[in-house]
Amino acid sequence: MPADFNGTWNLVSNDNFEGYMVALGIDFATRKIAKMLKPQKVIKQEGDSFYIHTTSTFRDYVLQFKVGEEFEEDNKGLDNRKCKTLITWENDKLVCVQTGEKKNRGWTHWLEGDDLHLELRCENQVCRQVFKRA
Ligand code: VLP
Repeated sequence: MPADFNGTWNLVSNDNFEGYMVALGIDFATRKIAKMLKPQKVIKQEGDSFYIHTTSTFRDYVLQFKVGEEFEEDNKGLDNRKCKTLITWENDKLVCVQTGEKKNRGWTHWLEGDDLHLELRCENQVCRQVFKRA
């Protein structure tokens, strides 16, 4: 049985989001707004099918995927760069590799106690986010 990420999750900490956004080439004005946000994630998981909706007062992003099936991701409203995206299980961690213009781009989700963790990577930057159940 894989880990169960289902639920509604609120951001409680966001370490080095600024560095991650700079690595993605997000402009100053957008970064200023984005770093004030407390996004919420709504995750719907059925086996290996995932729907992850990241919502905020500024922008929304929806990602739907099946673990192990590569797809084209458009990152619309984020940096708008297209990537070939593949998400796999590494034990109970959900590991995403986003192959494209930016080196070393991807993320990892895992559960720790009652918390949802997300590590976002781009080039040499790592952002660490923690979410608690709403
Ligand atoms: C862009 C970078 C902030 C900042 C500008 C807009 C959407 C794993 C995965 C599923 C992510 C989140 C990426 C956040 C990158 C912001 C708008 C913030 C709200 O999540 O859960 O897509 O990749």
